[in-house]
Amino acid sequence: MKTLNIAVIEGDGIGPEVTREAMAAADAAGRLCGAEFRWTKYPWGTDYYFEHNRMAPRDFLDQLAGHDAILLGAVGHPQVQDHVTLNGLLLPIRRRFDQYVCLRPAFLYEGVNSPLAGKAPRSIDMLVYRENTEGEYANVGGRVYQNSDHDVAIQTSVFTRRGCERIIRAAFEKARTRPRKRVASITKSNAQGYGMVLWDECFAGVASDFPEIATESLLIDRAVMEFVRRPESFDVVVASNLFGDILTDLAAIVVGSMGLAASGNIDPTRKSPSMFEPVHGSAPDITGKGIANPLAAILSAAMMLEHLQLDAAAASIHRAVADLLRTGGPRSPDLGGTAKTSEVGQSIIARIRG
Ligand code: GGG
Repeated sequence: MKTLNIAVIEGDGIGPEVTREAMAAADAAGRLCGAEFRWTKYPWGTDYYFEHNRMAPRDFLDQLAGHDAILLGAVGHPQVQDHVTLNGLLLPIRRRFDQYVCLRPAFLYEGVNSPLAGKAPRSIDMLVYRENTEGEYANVGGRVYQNSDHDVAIQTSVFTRRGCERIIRAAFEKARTRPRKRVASITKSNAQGYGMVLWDECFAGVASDFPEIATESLLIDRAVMEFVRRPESFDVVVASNLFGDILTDLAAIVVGSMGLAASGNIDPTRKSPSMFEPVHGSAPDITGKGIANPLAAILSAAMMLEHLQLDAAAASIHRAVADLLRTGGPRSPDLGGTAKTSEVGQSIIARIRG
């Protein structure tokens, strides 16, 4: 039996509720291919913040470093500003472990309705490559004359040739393995005339190494329109940190629910642990009601298994999710059902076990 050490940060709000189901699904799937998981839970997030005035202990990155992967639930609390929760936990993890690929699939499952009319099952199938270590999330800037009439805030985006080229290249390499072989790059380089012009130059340069891949470059304002008008036409999409984040919420809703949106923050070199988390946040409005959709967390666990090269285990989760949705299995209220989080989770496990 192969044992993998996974750090678990359940975090805030519905984080613990959905992460519980994701761990159970991974345990069931792992057993199928001779793998087991040693889960180490770290109680970090806003409860920790209320006690210690920080989201995690000073050495939290060192504590995480030795694990094979990190599974995260959600962070955020209505009484704590979101920049505190994000900068205190999530972003330092992404940067320290150089998780420069944020991979976010959006797939229209059979049995799930898109809010857009007339979309056939499986007709929308895109993979967004979000740059994950720099760009608009670089956290460079400052404040002066705070809380006065002269209050000044400077927020700088950071785009580097290395940072742009490596995420764009990762997107092209993936596109090469997919049937449609298309990459769309999304910027706002007409208005962001330094960083995003560099991005466009890098895109053109990397594209020339992949002549078999069809490309398009869209400005973000046109891209949001086309995500609604012709979502089927997108295959692999590559975008900056901020644009990738916004576009993947849109893509998640176009394929039916935030409750199905999984993500991986990946260090492709495998030198450091990668982190897997549902795209959704802590959802304080439904916390404790037991009705959160666990499928985004479960699908994130499947991405983790794939990254850990447990392909058969990952495939068993993907099959279980597709089967549950296709056959009208229990579904949570975001998908029009009445099932509890635990019912959905148990139904997935029953399907994994066959
Ligand atoms: N499940 C992840 C989570 O809680 N995310 C909160 C968030 O605000 N994320 C923003 C981001 O991924 O950039």
